[in-house]
Amino acid sequence: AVALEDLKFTLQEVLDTFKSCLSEHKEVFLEHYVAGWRGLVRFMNCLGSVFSFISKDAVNKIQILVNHLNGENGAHYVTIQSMVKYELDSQLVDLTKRGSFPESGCRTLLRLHRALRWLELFLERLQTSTEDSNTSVMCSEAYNESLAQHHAWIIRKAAGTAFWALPGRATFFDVMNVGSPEQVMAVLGDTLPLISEVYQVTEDLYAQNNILELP
Ligand code: 1Q0
Repeated sequence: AVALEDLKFTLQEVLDTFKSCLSEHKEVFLEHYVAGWRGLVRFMNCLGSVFSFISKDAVNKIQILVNHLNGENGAHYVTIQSMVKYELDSQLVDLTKRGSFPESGCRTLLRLHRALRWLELFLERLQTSTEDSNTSVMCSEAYNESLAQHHAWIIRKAAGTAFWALPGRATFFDVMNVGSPEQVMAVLGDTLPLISEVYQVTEDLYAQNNILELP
């Protein structure tokens, strides 16, 4: 019961953090963005250990961003907008090939940003799914349309294998622990527009600064 309560809290937290991500001027608060990812990783960890190679990478990237936030230049990392400006102005980003700044905030966040597109596509599919829809298929379709394009063959292979271990739709909904399928749909309906907006604001910012392909 305790675990389920934690999880319930987590999903609510995910929702809340994505809600609190955007300032009134459409800036994205890094602290809340990272908290949203923490919640997603906790959810993923409940789905089984086949996903641990994925969550390890996500946790690693979250930690890099947290270190920037807590570092001596943390004030520049309050929003994604200020982070991009600071790192570009100070030449702290490898723009064409990997070199001195393998842990720049810009390149690290870009990886999570691409994964957020996967999440958006996956949740869209979940929202329009029916009882006999296959979560593995929905997950790999969403992946192929987004993240896969940025992954080497070996990672696509590993991800593809892990997707087959996804629980079915009913179990998936149970693990979300928000109630009936109708209530899950309502939560998805609340969450998706927020995730989409955070994604789009970040995408536009990266496009304007020409940093969508950071190595
Ligand atoms: C539920 C199943 C999860 C499926 C997640 C799909 C993503 C697959 C990614 C597989 C690759 C991970 C291994 C490492 C890859 C890195 O090479 C790559 C690039 O980084 P770099 O430093 O080498 O250039 N890293 C990434 O692309 C980042 C991947 C982060 C993935 C984080 C996924 C978090 C998932 C959360 C599950 C949410 C469940 C949805 C339900 C939510 C309900 C509100």
